[in-house]
Amino acid sequence: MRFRQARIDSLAAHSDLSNRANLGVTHIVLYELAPTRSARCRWTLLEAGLEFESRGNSSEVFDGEELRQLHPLRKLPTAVIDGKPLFESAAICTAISDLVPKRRLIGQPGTWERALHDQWTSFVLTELESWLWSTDLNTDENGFLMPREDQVPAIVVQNQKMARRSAAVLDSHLEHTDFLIENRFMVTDIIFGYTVSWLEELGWIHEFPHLTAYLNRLRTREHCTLPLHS
Ligand SMILES: N[C@@H](CCC(=O)N[C@@H](CS)C(=O)NCC(=O)O)C(=O)O
Repeated sequence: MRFRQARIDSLAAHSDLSNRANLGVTHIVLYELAPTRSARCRWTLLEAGLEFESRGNSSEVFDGEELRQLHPLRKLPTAVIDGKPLFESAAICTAISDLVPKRRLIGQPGTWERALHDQWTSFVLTELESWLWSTDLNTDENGFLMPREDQVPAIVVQNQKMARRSAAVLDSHLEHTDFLIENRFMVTDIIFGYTVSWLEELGWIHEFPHLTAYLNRLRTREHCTLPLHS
């Protein structure tokens, strides 16, 4: 499959991945299922203007041998970029953004913007999302994420306490800026946006007005894939 946008970006080549895109040979397959973290990758691909092949979009994808071959824990999202498997939603979103430098979804490697992308991505995933994930694992009624007998629901109190500390940091950062970096929408906002939407789903967002406003701002974007929660 060939991509017009990737060819347009040919002058800005700086990595193996973007060189491939510049030659117009990037073929992207995304294993996804709408409510999962794969929403980050779909949104990034749409913002990047890249075509891709979607696989999955049904819970049966978890049972298939195909996903097991590509992801050691058989998880979503997983992507295959020019035949090479890549897992972890943030890694996939970052690689996609690097394919289309002209879209300015991410700072170039070696820049301070890129260092801030790495900082906020790590912070969001390790200092905030981990507590939300633990909460889902330990309260999953159908035992799909973790067998009921292994769950420790009491951990949720501690998870909420830890999540609040980190959410407060991000809430105060977003008091004076519309987006995480340089006051400009970037892939870092796609990664974080999914986590904020998860915070909302758990009912833990109310005390953070700037996160609520940020989420509303992200939802006005044409390609936003974030689910709506009541
Ligand atoms: N850190 C990973 C998390 C991947 C993950 O846990 N995905 C979930 C769906 S959102 C999954 O595949 N769960 C199935 C399972 O845990 O077996 C990422 O960001 O991609």
